[in-house]
Amino acid sequence: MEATGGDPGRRITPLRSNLKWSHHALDPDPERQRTSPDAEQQDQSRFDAGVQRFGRVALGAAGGLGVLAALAMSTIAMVDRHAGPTTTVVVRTPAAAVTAPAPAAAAAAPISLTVAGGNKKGPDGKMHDSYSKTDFAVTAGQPLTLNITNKDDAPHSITSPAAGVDIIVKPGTHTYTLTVAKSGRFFWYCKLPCDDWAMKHAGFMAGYITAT
Ligand SMILES: [Cu+2]
Repeated sequence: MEATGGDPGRRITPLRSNLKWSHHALDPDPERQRTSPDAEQQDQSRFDAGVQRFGRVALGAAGGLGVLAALAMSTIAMVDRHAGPTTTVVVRTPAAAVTAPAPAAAAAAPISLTVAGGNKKGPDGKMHDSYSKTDFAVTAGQPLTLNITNKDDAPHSITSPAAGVDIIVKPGTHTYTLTVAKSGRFFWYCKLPCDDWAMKHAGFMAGYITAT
C-alpha cells in the first residue's frame, strides 16, 4: 500500500528535489547560486534537519497540504541561512531626503517659432498668415519660454481667454512666456486683425494649448 505513505523515503524524495530547486531560485545572492560541494553538503544537512522536523507533517498531509509543508520548510531553510553573526542589517536613514530639498521640476525647454504673413497655403488654395507652430504643450502653472520671430511688419498675438493667455507678438525676434494656470485643452487665436480665415483655423493664426 504505497499510497498510504508507509515508506517515508518514497514520499520525501520528490519533496526534496522541489525544495532544492526553489531554495536556490529564490536566493537573492547570485554568489550563492554557484554552489560548491561543501555548500551543497550544508544545504543537504540543513534540508535533512528540516525534513526531520517536518517529517510528520509532510507524511501526514496529503496533496496540497504536502505542498504547503514543503513551502514552509523552504522558508525555514532560507531564514536559517541568513540568521547568525554575519547578518547585516541595513538601516536606511531619510536624512538626505529631509535635508536636501526636492529638485524643482525641470523647466520646459524653450520653443522657437516664427510667424509670417501669407506664407502657408490653405485648403482654399490661397496663401495665409501662419505661425510655424500652433500646438503648445505646457505643464499647468509652469512657464514655457517662446522665442518668436515675427517676420511680418505688424504685430500678431497668441490669445486664449479661457487659458488666461494674451501674448502680443511684436515684429522681430523676442522672448515671451506662456503660462497656463489650469489644465485643459484651450483654443487660441490671433486677436489682431490680420487674416480673417487664418484667425479661425488651427495651424495658421490659431491652434491649441494643452496644459497638463
Ligand atoms: Cu495675426
